[in-house]
Amino acid sequence: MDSGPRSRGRFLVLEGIDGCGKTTQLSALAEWLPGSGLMPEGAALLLTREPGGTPLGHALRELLLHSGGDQAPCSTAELLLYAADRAQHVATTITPALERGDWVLSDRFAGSTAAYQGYGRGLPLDLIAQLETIATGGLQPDLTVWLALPLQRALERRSARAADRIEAAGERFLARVASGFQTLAEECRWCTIAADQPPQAVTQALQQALHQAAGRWQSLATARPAGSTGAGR
Ligand code: Z5A
Repeated sequence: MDSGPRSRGRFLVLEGIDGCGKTTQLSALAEWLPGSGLMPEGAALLLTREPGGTPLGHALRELLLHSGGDQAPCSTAELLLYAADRAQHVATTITPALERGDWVLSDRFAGSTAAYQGYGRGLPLDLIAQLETIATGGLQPDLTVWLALPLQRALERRSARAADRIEAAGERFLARVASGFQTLAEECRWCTIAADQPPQAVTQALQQALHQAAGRWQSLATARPAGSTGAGR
């Protein structure tokens, strides 16, 4: 069990290209985590996502993923809409939950903006980092897991369904996003899990990663005075 300060919960994020299995793994973790012994007694688990983790975000998600023609946002507008979604998400959902001592598990967070709008669209990474600070107020995940899947496998997995606006941006765009995720995972020292294996094996790897992270948080908590946090991405 996490013996860290009960005053703050843990913020966990899954990242990766479309089709890497985040949704599948989120629901597996949602079943497993509450009974895993890792969460403090009384803490709830909040499942959320970006874009669309709040009522405002839901409206922004529609604009971001489903507006076409002359309603489609240009790259800069797209970046700002993702930042607006994140600002609302952090302020009204994630931070209040963490302050209650609950755990938050999010399908995507700021890493996706660096990967899609930075590496994918080619917008400046330093500008994206500044916007991230504004939108998040400095909040960083306690653990980010990158589900690493070769692009071809991701394309095969989603070939059966209609593409949304971002997916329709083309294979070269997605290849830049995929290699951007790899760069980010290395630079930010995200936990990397191979997603090109059966779903149950990915779930087991995630469970192991969470046990290891909880061990690190526990060591930090015992080394620090009560009231401080042991965040690390
Ligand atoms: N976006 C952005 O550009 N900038 C930002 O800052 C943020 C987001 C936050 C959100 O889309 C879009 O917004 C996204 C990035 C952009 N780009 N697009 N499009 P979304 O939320 O609608 O969807 P997604 O994030 O792209 O995820 P997805 O397509 O739903 O895929 P997934 O959740 O990662 O995978 P899945 O649904 O669990 O699995 C996909 C299929 O593979 C499904 O049939 C599964 O049964 C199958 N699957 C899953 N795992 C396995 C394994 N292990 N083996 C075999 N098959 C599997």
